[in-house]
Amino acid sequence: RWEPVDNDFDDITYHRAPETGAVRIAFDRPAVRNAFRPGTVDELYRALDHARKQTDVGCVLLTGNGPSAIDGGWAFCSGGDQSVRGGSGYEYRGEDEAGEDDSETVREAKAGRLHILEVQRLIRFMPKPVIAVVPGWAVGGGHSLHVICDLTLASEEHAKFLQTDPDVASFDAGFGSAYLARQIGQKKAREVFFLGKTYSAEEAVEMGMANEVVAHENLEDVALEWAEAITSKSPTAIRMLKFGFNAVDDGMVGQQVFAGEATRLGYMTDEAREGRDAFMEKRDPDFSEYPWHY
Ligand code: 1HA
Repeated sequence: RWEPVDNDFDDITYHRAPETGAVRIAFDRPAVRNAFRPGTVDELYRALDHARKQTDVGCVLLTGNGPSAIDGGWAFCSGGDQSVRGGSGYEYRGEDEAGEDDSETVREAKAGRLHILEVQRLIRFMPKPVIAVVPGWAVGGGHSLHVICDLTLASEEHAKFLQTDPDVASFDAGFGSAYLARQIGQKKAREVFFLGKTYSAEEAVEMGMANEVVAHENLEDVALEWAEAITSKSPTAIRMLKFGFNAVDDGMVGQQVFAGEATRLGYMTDEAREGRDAFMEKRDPDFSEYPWHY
C-alpha cells in the first residue's frame, strides 16, 4: 500500500500511496513512544517540506510507527526526548548535527533546540491538510502536534491524549494550548494542561479535539480514505478553506497567507494579464471590459 519516497532517514519514515495524492510521514522511535530529538525534528521538517512542494500531493498523514518491540506499546508521539533535554532546549547528543554549516556560531546556536515549533508552523501554513493519525499516546509536544493538524483520527483501542508539559516544567503556550482552547473551549483546555488527565479517543472526540474513533486495525485504511476524499476535491478550494479557517486566529500573518492565495487567483485572470501586458508594452492599461462585480 505504501512505497518509500525517501529512505534516508533514521527517526522517521516517509511513504507515498501509489496512484494517490497521499503521503504518510511517521515517527519511528517506538521504543521511546516516538519522542522527538533534534534530528527527528530536522527529518520531520524535511519530509513535510518535501510533501508541501509536491504539486500532486494533496494530503499528509502524520502518524507514529509501532508497536514498541519492548512492550508492545503504541504511540503517535510523546513529545520532546527528555533524555537529551539540556539547559536551553533539546540537544544533538550522539547525533550528526553538522548539516550544511558546521561553523562554531551555527553549532552554538544549535545547542538547545525548540524547532518543533518550526514544524508546527509548517503544518499550519502548508496549503494542504495534514491529518494526525493517532495510533497510541499523543503526549506533551506530541499532543500539541495533533492539535495543530487539520484533522485527528484516533485508534479506539490504543489512542490516549495527555498533556504532561507542566509535569516536566515545559509549556507550549502557543498553538498547543491557545489553539486547543479554540477547539475544546477555555475551561476544558485549562483542565487538559492544569490537571494532566489522560483522555481516551472517544473522550477526545466528545471534547472536539479529535474527529473520529476507529478500530485500530482500520486506522490507516480510514486515514487513506480521508486522504482520498480530500485529494479528489478542488485543490484551490481546499487551500482557500484551510487558510480561511486559519486566518481568523493568525492575525496579519493569517491575512498575508490568505491574501497571497487571493493574489495568485488574481494573477490568473485576463484582467491581471492586461495590467502586466500594458506595462511591458509601455501603454496605458485598458480595464474597461472588466466589470465591477457585486
Ligand atoms: O512542551 C514542549 C515544548 C514547548 C515549547 C517549545 C518546544 C517544546 C518541545 C517539546 C515539548 C515537550 O514535549 S515537553 C513534554 C515531554 N514529554 C513528556 O513529558 C512525556 C513523557 N512520557 C510519558 O509521560 C510516558 O512515557 C507516556 C505517557 C508517553 C507513556 O507511558 P507508558 O506507556 O507507561 O510508557 P513508559 O514506560 O513511560 O515509556 C516507555 C519508554 O519510553 C520508557 O523508556 P524505558 O524506561 O523503557 O527506557 C520512557 O522513558 C520512554 N519515553 C517515553 N516518553 C519519552 C521517553 N523518553 C524520552 N522522552 C520522552 N518524551
